[in-house]
Amino acid sequence: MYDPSPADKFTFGLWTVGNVGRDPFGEPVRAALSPAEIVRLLAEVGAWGVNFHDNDLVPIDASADERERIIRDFRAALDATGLVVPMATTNLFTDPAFKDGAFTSNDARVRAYALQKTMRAIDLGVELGAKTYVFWGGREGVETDAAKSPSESIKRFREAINFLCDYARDQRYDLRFALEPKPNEPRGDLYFATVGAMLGFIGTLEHPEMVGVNPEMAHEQMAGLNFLHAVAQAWEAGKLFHIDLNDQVIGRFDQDLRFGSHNIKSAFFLVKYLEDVGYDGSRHFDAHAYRTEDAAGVKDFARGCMRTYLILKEKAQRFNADPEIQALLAELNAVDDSVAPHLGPYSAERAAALKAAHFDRQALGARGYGYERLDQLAVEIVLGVR
Ligand code: GLT
Ligand code: MN
Ligand code: MN
Repeated sequence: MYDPSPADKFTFGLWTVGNVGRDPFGEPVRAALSPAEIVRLLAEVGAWGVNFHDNDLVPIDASADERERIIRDFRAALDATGLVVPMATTNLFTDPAFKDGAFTSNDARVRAYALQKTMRAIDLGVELGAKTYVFWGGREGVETDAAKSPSESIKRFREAINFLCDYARDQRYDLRFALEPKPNEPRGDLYFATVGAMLGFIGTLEHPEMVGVNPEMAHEQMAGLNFLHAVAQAWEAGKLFHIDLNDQVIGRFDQDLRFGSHNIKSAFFLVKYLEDVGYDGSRHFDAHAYRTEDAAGVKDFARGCMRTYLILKEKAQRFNADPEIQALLAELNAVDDSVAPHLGPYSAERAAALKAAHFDRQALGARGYGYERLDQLAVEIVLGVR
Protein backbone atom coordinates (compact mmCIF):
# COMPACT_ATOMS: atom_id res chain seq x y z
CA MET A 1 0.00 0.00 0.00
CA TYR A 2 2.85 2.40 0.75
CA ASP A 3 5.07 1.17 -2.08
CA PRO A 4 5.94 3.86 -4.62
CA SER A 5 4.77 3.62 -8.20
CA PRO A 6 5.60 5.75 -11.27
CA ALA A 7 2.22 7.50 -10.94
CA ASP A 8 3.47 9.04 -7.68
CA LYS A 9 6.15 10.95 -9.65
CA PHE A 10 8.80 10.59 -6.97
CA THR A 11 12.18 11.92 -8.05
CA PHE A 12 15.62 12.39 -6.52
CA GLY A 13 18.62 14.40 -7.70
CA LEU A 14 21.88 12.63 -8.51
CA TRP A 15 23.29 14.77 -5.68
CA THR A 16 20.83 13.46 -3.07
CA VAL A 17 21.30 9.69 -2.87
CA GLY A 18 24.74 10.34 -4.37
CA ASN A 19 25.69 12.56 -1.41
CA VAL A 20 28.97 11.25 0.04
CA GLY A 21 28.49 12.86 3.45
CA ARG A 22 31.06 15.63 3.27
CA ASP A 23 30.35 18.52 5.65
CA PRO A 24 32.28 21.64 6.70
CA PHE A 25 33.95 19.62 9.46
CA GLY A 26 34.49 16.25 7.89
CA GLU A 27 35.56 14.26 4.87
CA PRO A 28 33.30 12.01 2.79
CA VAL A 29 32.04 8.91 4.58
CA ARG A 30 30.56 7.09 1.57
CA ALA A 31 32.02 6.06 -1.78
CA ALA A 32 31.01 8.16 -4.78
CA LEU A 33 28.58 6.39 -7.12
CA SER A 34 28.57 6.90 -10.88
CA PRO A 35 25.44 8.48 -12.39
CA ALA A 36 24.49 5.11 -13.91
CA GLU A 37 24.86 3.42 -10.49
CA ILE A 38 22.64 6.08 -8.93
CA VAL A 39 19.99 5.48 -11.59
CA ARG A 40 20.00 1.77 -10.78
CA LEU A 41 19.78 2.49 -7.05
CA LEU A 42 16.80 4.79 -7.60
CA ALA A 43 15.09 2.20 -9.76
CA GLU A 44 15.66 -0.41 -7.06
CA VAL A 45 13.96 1.70 -4.38
CA GLY A 46 11.04 2.57 -6.67
CA ALA A 47 11.61 6.17 -7.77
CA TRP A 48 10.11 7.48 -11.02
CA GLY A 49 12.76 9.97 -12.08
CA VAL A 50 16.20 11.43 -11.59
CA ASN A 51 17.33 15.06 -11.81
CA PHE A 52 20.84 16.42 -12.16
CA HIS A 53 23.15 19.42 -12.26
CA ASP A 54 25.37 19.53 -15.35
CA ASN A 55 28.38 18.58 -13.22
CA ASP A 56 26.66 15.80 -11.27
CA LEU A 57 26.56 14.05 -14.62
CA VAL A 58 29.62 15.38 -16.45
CA PRO A 59 32.52 16.61 -14.29
CA ILE A 60 33.46 20.21 -15.02
CA ASP A 61 36.86 19.19 -16.46
CA ALA A 62 35.72 16.13 -18.41
CA SER A 63 37.18 15.66 -21.89
CA ALA A 64 34.85 15.32 -24.88
CA ASP A 65 35.41 11.55 -24.90
CA GLU A 66 34.65 11.21 -21.18
CA ARG A 67 31.55 13.31 -21.60
CA GLU A 68 30.30 11.10 -24.38
CA ARG A 69 30.98 7.90 -22.45
CA ILE A 70 29.29 9.16 -19.27
CA ILE A 71 26.19 10.29 -21.14
CA ARG A 72 26.04 7.00 -23.03
CA ASP A 73 26.23 4.98 -19.77
CA PHE A 74 23.66 7.22 -18.09
CA ARG A 75 21.28 6.91 -21.02
CA ALA A 76 21.71 3.14 -21.06
CA ALA A 77 20.84 2.99 -17.34
CA LEU A 78 17.74 5.14 -17.96
CA ASP A 79 16.66 2.89 -20.82
CA ALA A 80 17.27 -0.27 -18.81
CA THR A 81 15.36 0.94 -15.74
CA GLY A 82 12.66 3.13 -17.32
CA LEU A 83 13.62 6.09 -15.12
CA VAL A 84 12.94 9.53 -16.62
CA VAL A 85 14.70 12.90 -16.30
CA PRO A 86 11.98 15.48 -15.56
CA MET A 87 14.28 18.27 -14.34
CA ALA A 88 17.81 19.53 -14.79
CA THR A 89 19.80 22.43 -13.38
CA THR A 90 23.23 24.10 -13.43
CA ASN A 91 25.93 23.97 -10.83
CA LEU A 92 26.82 27.65 -10.42
CA PHE A 93 28.18 27.35 -6.89
CA THR A 94 30.87 24.66 -6.44
CA ASP A 95 33.66 25.96 -8.63
CA PRO A 96 35.81 28.74 -7.10
CA ALA A 97 34.97 30.90 -10.12
CA PHE A 98 31.53 31.34 -8.55
CA LYS A 99 32.68 32.42 -5.10
CA ASP A 100 31.00 35.82 -5.60
CA GLY A 101 27.92 34.33 -7.24
CA ALA A 102 27.21 33.69 -10.91
CA PHE A 103 24.63 35.97 -12.56
CA THR A 104 25.14 38.54 -9.79
CA SER A 105 28.93 38.34 -9.47
CA ASN A 106 30.70 41.67 -9.54
CA ASP A 107 33.06 40.20 -12.13
CA ALA A 108 31.52 40.62 -15.60
CA ARG A 109 33.59 37.69 -16.90
CA VAL A 110 31.96 35.41 -14.31
CA ARG A 111 28.51 36.64 -15.32
CA ALA A 112 29.25 35.84 -18.96
CA TYR A 113 30.74 32.44 -18.10
CA ALA A 114 27.67 31.61 -15.99
CA LEU A 115 25.41 32.30 -18.96
CA GLN A 116 27.54 30.14 -21.22
CA LYS A 117 27.62 27.30 -18.69
CA THR A 118 23.86 27.50 -18.21
CA MET A 119 23.10 27.44 -21.96
CA ARG A 120 25.25 24.32 -22.31
CA ALA A 121 23.60 22.73 -19.29
CA ILE A 122 20.15 23.53 -20.67
CA ASP A 123 21.11 21.78 -23.92
CA LEU A 124 22.24 18.74 -21.92
CA GLY A 125 19.10 18.67 -19.79
CA VAL A 126 16.80 18.95 -22.77
CA GLU A 127 18.76 16.27 -24.63
CA LEU A 128 17.97 13.90 -21.75
CA GLY A 129 14.29 14.82 -21.59
CA ALA A 130 14.02 17.56 -18.96
CA LYS A 131 10.90 19.73 -19.19
CA THR A 132 11.66 21.81 -16.09
CA TYR A 133 14.86 23.75 -15.54
CA VAL A 134 15.64 24.81 -11.98
CA PHE A 135 17.61 27.89 -10.97
CA TRP A 136 18.81 27.75 -7.41
CA GLY A 137 20.87 30.87 -6.80
CA GLY A 138 23.62 29.03 -4.95
CA ARG A 139 25.96 31.90 -4.18
CA GLU A 140 23.87 34.79 -5.52
CA GLY A 141 24.28 36.89 -2.42
CA VAL A 142 26.79 38.55 -0.12
CA GLU A 143 28.56 38.42 3.19
CA THR A 144 28.70 42.23 3.24
CA ASP A 145 26.41 44.80 1.67
CA ALA A 146 29.49 46.93 1.08
CA ALA A 147 30.16 44.64 -1.86
CA LYS A 148 27.12 45.09 -4.06
CA SER A 149 24.00 47.10 -4.52
CA PRO A 150 21.06 44.77 -3.97
CA SER A 151 19.02 46.50 -6.67
CA GLU A 152 21.91 46.17 -9.15
CA SER A 153 22.00 42.44 -8.28
CA ILE A 154 18.29 42.15 -8.98
CA LYS A 155 18.82 43.81 -12.37
CA ARG A 156 21.71 41.48 -13.19
CA PHE A 157 19.70 38.42 -12.23
CA ARG A 158 16.76 39.65 -14.30
CA GLU A 159 18.95 40.23 -17.33
CA ALA A 160 20.33 36.69 -17.05
CA ILE A 161 16.92 35.03 -16.73
CA ASN A 162 15.53 37.11 -19.60
CA PHE A 163 18.52 36.11 -21.74
CA LEU A 164 18.05 32.42 -20.95
CA CYS A 165 14.30 32.53 -21.57
CA ASP A 166 15.00 33.92 -25.01
CA TYR A 167 17.68 31.29 -25.57
CA ALA A 168 15.25 28.46 -24.71
CA ARG A 169 12.59 30.01 -26.96
CA ASP A 170 15.06 30.44 -29.83
CA GLN A 171 15.97 26.77 -29.56
CA ARG A 172 12.28 25.87 -29.55
CA TYR A 173 12.78 23.95 -26.31
CA ASP A 174 9.69 22.70 -24.51
CA LEU A 175 11.02 23.96 -21.19
CA ARG A 176 9.83 25.92 -18.18
CA PHE A 177 12.07 27.60 -15.63
CA ALA A 178 11.57 27.17 -11.87
CA LEU A 179 13.35 29.62 -9.53
CA GLU A 180 14.32 28.25 -6.11
CA PRO A 181 14.75 30.67 -3.21
CA LYS A 182 16.85 30.19 -0.08
CA PRO A 183 17.50 32.73 2.67
CA ASN A 184 21.13 31.91 3.55
CA GLU A 185 23.84 29.23 3.19
CA PRO A 186 26.23 28.91 1.58
CA ARG A 187 26.46 32.72 1.82
CA GLY A 188 25.53 35.02 4.67
CA ASP A 189 22.56 36.44 2.81
CA LEU A 190 21.15 35.26 -0.49
CA TYR A 191 19.09 37.46 -2.81
CA PHE A 192 15.42 36.54 -3.34
CA ALA A 193 15.26 34.87 0.07
CA THR A 194 11.74 33.45 -0.06
CA VAL A 195 9.07 32.09 -2.39
CA GLY A 196 7.15 35.36 -2.07
CA ALA A 197 10.24 37.32 -3.18
CA MET A 198 10.63 35.09 -6.24
CA LEU A 199 6.95 35.40 -7.16
CA GLY A 200 7.24 39.18 -7.05
CA PHE A 201 10.36 39.06 -9.22
CA ILE A 202 8.80 36.79 -11.86
CA GLY A 203 6.23 39.47 -12.67
CA THR A 204 9.08 41.76 -13.75
CA LEU A 205 10.47 39.36 -16.39
CA GLU A 206 10.00 39.56 -20.14
CA HIS A 207 8.46 36.08 -20.34
CA PRO A 208 6.79 35.57 -16.96
CA GLU A 209 4.61 32.82 -18.43
CA MET A 210 7.57 30.45 -18.76
CA VAL A 211 8.92 31.08 -15.26
CA GLY A 212 7.60 29.69 -11.98
CA VAL A 213 9.05 28.57 -8.65
CA ASN A 214 10.63 25.51 -7.08
CA PRO A 215 9.88 25.98 -3.37
CA GLU A 216 12.00 23.91 -0.99
CA MET A 217 10.51 22.96 2.35
CA ALA A 218 13.73 23.38 4.33
CA HIS A 219 14.51 26.76 2.79
CA GLU A 220 11.27 28.39 3.93
CA GLN A 221 11.65 26.69 7.30
CA MET A 222 15.18 28.10 7.65
CA ALA A 223 13.56 31.52 7.28
CA GLY A 224 11.04 30.58 9.98
CA LEU A 225 8.16 30.63 7.51
CA ASN A 226 5.17 28.38 6.94
CA PHE A 227 6.05 26.30 3.87
CA LEU A 228 2.46 25.37 3.11
CA HIS A 229 1.52 29.03 2.83
CA ALA A 230 4.38 29.66 0.40
CA VAL A 231 3.38 26.65 -1.71
CA ALA A 232 -0.25 27.73 -1.70
CA GLN A 233 0.63 31.21 -2.92
CA ALA A 234 2.70 29.70 -5.74
CA TRP A 235 -0.06 27.27 -6.67
CA GLU A 236 -2.75 29.92 -6.58
CA ALA A 237 -0.64 32.08 -8.92
CA GLY A 238 -0.20 29.17 -11.35
CA LYS A 239 3.52 29.12 -10.55
CA LEU A 240 4.12 25.84 -8.74
CA PHE A 241 6.30 24.31 -11.48
CA HIS A 242 8.29 21.96 -9.20
CA ILE A 243 8.77 21.24 -5.49
CA ASP A 244 11.69 20.18 -3.28
CA LEU A 245 10.57 18.07 -0.33
CA ASN A 246 12.76 17.49 2.70
CA ASP A 247 12.86 18.62 6.32
CA GLN A 248 14.70 21.00 8.61
CA VAL A 249 14.89 22.00 12.25
CA ILE A 250 14.46 25.77 12.49
CA GLY A 251 17.57 27.57 13.71
CA ARG A 252 19.97 24.83 12.66
CA PHE A 253 22.39 24.60 9.72
CA ASP A 254 21.07 23.59 6.29
CA GLN A 255 20.11 20.00 7.10
CA ASP A 256 18.21 18.61 4.06
CA LEU A 257 16.66 15.90 6.23
CA ARG A 258 14.53 12.96 5.09
CA PHE A 259 11.02 14.14 4.22
CA GLY A 260 8.73 14.05 7.25
CA SER A 261 11.50 13.18 9.69
CA HIS A 262 11.07 16.28 11.85
CA ASN A 263 8.05 18.50 11.20
CA ILE A 264 5.59 15.68 10.65
CA LYS A 265 2.49 17.82 11.06
CA SER A 266 3.71 20.39 8.50
CA ALA A 267 4.50 17.53 6.15
CA PHE A 268 0.97 16.18 6.61
CA PHE A 269 -0.74 19.46 5.72
CA LEU A 270 1.61 19.92 2.79
CA VAL A 271 0.89 16.47 1.32
CA LYS A 272 -2.80 17.01 1.91
CA TYR A 273 -2.64 20.31 0.05
CA LEU A 274 -0.70 18.95 -2.94
CA GLU A 275 -3.10 16.03 -3.25
CA ASP A 276 -6.26 18.11 -2.67
CA VAL A 277 -5.42 20.69 -5.34
CA GLY A 278 -4.24 18.04 -7.79
CA TYR A 279 -0.61 19.14 -8.17
CA ASP A 280 0.67 16.79 -10.87
CA GLY A 281 4.36 17.67 -11.10
CA SER A 282 7.37 15.84 -9.69
CA ARG A 283 7.57 15.18 -5.98
CA HIS A 284 11.29 15.77 -5.74
CA PHE A 285 13.14 14.82 -2.58
CA ASP A 286 16.03 17.25 -2.23
CA ALA A 287 17.60 15.71 0.82
CA HIS A 288 20.30 13.28 1.81
CA ALA A 289 20.97 10.51 4.30
CA TYR A 290 22.51 11.20 7.70
CA ARG A 291 26.29 11.21 7.58
CA THR A 292 26.24 8.12 9.78
CA GLU A 293 24.79 5.98 6.98
CA ASP A 294 26.37 3.47 4.65
CA ALA A 295 25.00 2.37 1.26
CA ALA A 296 22.13 0.47 2.89
CA GLY A 297 21.26 3.51 4.99
CA VAL A 298 21.04 5.62 1.85
CA LYS A 299 18.37 3.28 0.50
CA ASP A 300 16.56 3.41 3.85
CA PHE A 301 16.62 7.20 3.53
CA ALA A 302 15.21 7.22 -0.02
CA ARG A 303 12.54 4.63 0.75
CA GLY A 304 11.62 6.55 3.89
CA CYS A 305 10.98 9.80 1.97
CA MET A 306 8.55 8.09 -0.40
CA ARG A 307 6.90 5.89 2.19
CA THR A 308 6.23 8.82 4.50
CA TYR A 309 4.72 10.78 1.61
CA LEU A 310 2.38 7.89 0.79
CA ILE A 311 1.43 7.33 4.42
CA LEU A 312 0.59 11.02 4.76
CA LYS A 313 -1.39 10.87 1.53
CA GLU A 314 -3.49 8.11 3.04
CA LYS A 315 -3.89 10.16 6.25
CA ALA A 316 -5.06 13.10 4.13
CA GLN A 317 -7.76 10.89 2.61
CA ARG A 318 -8.80 9.93 6.12
CA PHE A 319 -9.00 13.59 7.12
CA ASN A 320 -11.16 14.36 4.08
CA ALA A 321 -13.43 11.38 4.76
CA ASP A 322 -13.78 11.93 8.51
CA PRO A 323 -17.42 12.89 9.23
CA GLU A 324 -16.66 14.68 12.48
CA ILE A 325 -13.89 16.79 10.93
CA GLN A 326 -15.92 17.57 7.85
CA ALA A 327 -18.95 18.54 9.92
CA LEU A 328 -16.81 20.95 11.95
CA LEU A 329 -15.36 22.48 8.80
CA ALA A 330 -18.78 22.82 7.19
CA GLU A 331 -20.15 24.51 10.30
CA LEU A 332 -17.17 26.89 10.46
CA ASN A 333 -17.61 27.93 6.86
CA ALA A 334 -21.39 28.23 6.84
CA VAL A 335 -22.70 31.57 5.55
CA ASP A 336 -26.19 32.28 6.80
CA ASP A 337 -28.85 34.12 4.81
CA SER A 338 -28.55 37.30 6.83
CA VAL A 339 -24.89 37.71 5.84
CA ALA A 340 -24.80 36.24 2.33
CA PRO A 341 -26.08 39.40 0.55
CA HIS A 342 -23.29 41.43 2.18
CA LEU A 343 -20.44 39.39 0.74
CA GLY A 344 -19.36 39.19 -2.88
CA PRO A 345 -18.01 41.52 -5.54
CA TYR A 346 -18.36 45.24 -5.04
CA SER A 347 -21.50 47.07 -6.11
CA ALA A 348 -22.71 50.49 -4.97
CA GLU A 349 -25.89 48.84 -3.60
CA ARG A 350 -23.97 46.21 -1.68
CA ALA A 351 -21.66 48.84 -0.22
CA ALA A 352 -24.59 51.01 0.83
CA ALA A 353 -26.47 48.06 2.42
CA LEU A 354 -23.33 46.97 4.22
CA LYS A 355 -22.68 50.42 5.63
CA ALA A 356 -26.21 50.47 7.04
CA ALA A 357 -26.15 46.92 8.46
CA HIS A 358 -25.98 46.15 12.19
CA PHE A 359 -23.37 43.69 13.55
CA ASP A 360 -23.38 42.39 17.11
CA ARG A 361 -19.67 42.92 17.76
CA GLN A 362 -19.84 41.45 21.31
CA ALA A 363 -21.38 38.25 19.97
CA LEU A 364 -18.70 38.02 17.26
CA GLY A 365 -15.99 38.36 19.85
CA ALA A 366 -17.61 35.92 22.25
CA ARG A 367 -17.89 32.89 20.01
CA GLY A 368 -15.43 29.99 20.14
CA TYR A 369 -14.10 28.55 16.91
CA GLY A 370 -13.44 25.01 18.15
CA TYR A 371 -9.97 24.82 16.62
CA GLU A 372 -8.56 22.97 19.63
CA ARG A 373 -10.93 20.09 18.94
CA LEU A 374 -10.33 20.25 15.20
CA ASP A 375 -6.56 20.29 15.56
CA GLN A 376 -6.63 17.41 18.05
CA LEU A 377 -8.62 15.37 15.53
CA ALA A 378 -6.02 16.18 12.87
CA VAL A 379 -3.20 15.21 15.24
CA GLU A 380 -4.93 11.91 16.06
CA ILE A 381 -5.18 11.17 12.35
CA VAL A 382 -1.46 11.81 11.94
CA LEU A 383 -0.71 9.70 15.03
CA GLY A 384 -2.65 6.83 13.56
CA VAL A 385 -5.34 6.41 16.20
CA ARG A 386 -8.15 7.79 14.06
C1 GLT B 1 21.72 22.02 -3.70
C2 GLT B 1 20.71 22.89 -3.00
C3 GLT B 1 19.33 22.59 -3.41
C4 GLT B 1 19.04 22.87 -4.84
C5 GLT B 1 19.81 22.05 -5.77
C6 GLT B 1 19.58 22.52 -7.17
S1 GLT B 1 21.47 21.92 -5.37
O1 GLT B 1 21.69 20.75 -3.18
O2 GLT B 1 20.86 22.71 -1.60
O3 GLT B 1 18.38 23.23 -2.62
O4 GLT B 1 17.70 22.52 -5.08
O5 GLT B 1 20.55 23.42 -7.60
MN1 MN C 1 16.46 22.38 -3.32
MN1 MN D 1 18.35 22.55 0.78
